[in-house]
Amino acid sequence: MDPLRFARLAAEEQLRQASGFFQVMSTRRTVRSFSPEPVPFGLIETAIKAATTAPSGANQQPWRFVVVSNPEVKRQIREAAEAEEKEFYQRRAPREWLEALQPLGTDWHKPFLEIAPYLIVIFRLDYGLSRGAEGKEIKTKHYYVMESVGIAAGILLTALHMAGLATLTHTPSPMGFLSKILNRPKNEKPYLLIPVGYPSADAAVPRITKKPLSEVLEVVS
Ligand code: IYR
Repeated sequence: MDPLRFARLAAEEQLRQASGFFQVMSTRRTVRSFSPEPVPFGLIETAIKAATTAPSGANQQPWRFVVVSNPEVKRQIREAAEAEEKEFYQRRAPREWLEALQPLGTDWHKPFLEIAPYLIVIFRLDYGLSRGAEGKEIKTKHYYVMESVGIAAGILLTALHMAGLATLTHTPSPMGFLSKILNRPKNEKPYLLIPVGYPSADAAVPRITKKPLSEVLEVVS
């Protein structure tokens, strides 16, 4: 065990930091229209480093971040995602789901998968996989994978926003094609596909509101 390094802030500083952070986060929007303008790779790398500070079950860090900028690979991802999404919008989605999506104005076209300079694909590792003596496969059980990867994804979106970048949390369904195109080992399952970049000059977002605190916060004192 090590002694904890913990920076205790003065009360006013705590309040200042807390509300400053809220102010910055309340400007984050999901963006679906990207500019092809390049983004320095260092920003992506640093945001992923921040994501890897997330707590995880037994500190097993059951995640892998695959960053794609190769135009041909992006094209393959777009093509495969659009094929799934076309099925979804034209056949699989129940009417109720399509109605819930109406305010977002989404459809099966996913040009942003080629236009955004980077696609970050998060994979979750449901179990660890390594090689023992004579190449024998060793599987390690992982705990709380969904919770762990969800927290890391949240930190990643926050870090990218703080770096002045726009993101989309995209979940083409199903996402099995990402394992194939990106040649991932069998213990890695696609979790989230995040296009990252600058918004296009004409990017528009749906007029949505967040629930008031009174609806989402219960205090038991
Ligand atoms: N995966 C589809 C549909 C979709 C579903 C939900 I729930 C959203 O919040 C947004 C879209 C798509 O990406 O278009």
